Amino acid sequence: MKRFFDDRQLRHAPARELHNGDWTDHAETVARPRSILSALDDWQPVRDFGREPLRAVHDDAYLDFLEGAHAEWIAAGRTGDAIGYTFPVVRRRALRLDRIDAKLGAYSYDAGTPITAGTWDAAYWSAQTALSALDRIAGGDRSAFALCRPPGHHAGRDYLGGYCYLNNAAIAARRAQALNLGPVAILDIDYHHGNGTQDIFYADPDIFFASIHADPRCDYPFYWGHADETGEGAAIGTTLNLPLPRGTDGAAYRPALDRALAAITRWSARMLILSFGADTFVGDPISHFALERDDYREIAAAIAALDLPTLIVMEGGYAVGELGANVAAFLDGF
Ligand code: SP5
Ligand code: ZN
Repeated sequence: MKRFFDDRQLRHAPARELHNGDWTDHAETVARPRSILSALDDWQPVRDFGREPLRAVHDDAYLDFLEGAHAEWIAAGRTGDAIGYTFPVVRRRALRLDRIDAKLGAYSYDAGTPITAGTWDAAYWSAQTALSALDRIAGGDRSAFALCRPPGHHAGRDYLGGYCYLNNAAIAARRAQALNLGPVAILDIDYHHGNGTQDIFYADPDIFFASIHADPRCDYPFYWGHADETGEGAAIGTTLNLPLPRGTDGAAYRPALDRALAAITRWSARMLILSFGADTFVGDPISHFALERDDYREIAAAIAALDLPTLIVMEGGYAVGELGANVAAFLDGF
């Protein structure tokens, strides 16, 4: 399986995040991609597909904000990372976004996702990495791995959050549709619910979204990922949420995986996009599942047994010392 990465994805280096009422070192560090890069070899170069495929998912105003936010922050006399602190939950009329602080709050849903000097470059090339891997599948390969970083599944049409800025999996899904590779199913197996991806496709009957994740009653992102969220309008039934309790191990994970795979088969998908987070690992410092390295082999093999063209997009995974080996085990199992 060909693997894709671009060094410009390393330009994003967030310093701190707000967590449990205090500032802590940011978990989404450059050590993550470095760990994966050193566990695998033969990385393929990334092509530039431009801004158009991003616009198929994200609002223009949001993309403009993301590209210019850090420069605006500096122009306002600030130093370090840009982060919002006023969130407009009351939206009775259109928001006027005059000041950088207004924009940051309006386009963010958490305070764990700073914009650094290199964030736009890194997020842009992370999305291009997904598109480059997809291009390989369009060319006939059965699977490809996109080492996307920063990750994407928490980002929505016009908001960032959860360490995510551009929704790499959603961008690839729209492009796959445009290339007639669909119907596309997205399976999200990051520890956290893929709320951004769900939101983007919630009313879209043409993309099936299934997610296996920590129950939002006990973990981030708290508001989304409940089992009764199934899509809306013509798309009812095209979202499947399978929340699991803290402590879930490989044996307890498997029935949920089998349900998701059966649903994808029933839906007659012709292409699979897999949002793969290795933060389900027992040793993950910010998560609470208990998967072992061998579980990744088995999960990957079960997904491969769908026998669909599959784009694997990297999402989370914070046990930096073992991340590379876990990803390598997953790709090996696939
Ligand atoms: C892509 C992805 O896995 N995003 C996860 C975002 C979770 N953010 C909230 C979790 C807060 C944990 N903060 C830990 C700070 C470590 N210093
Ligand atoms: Zn995650």
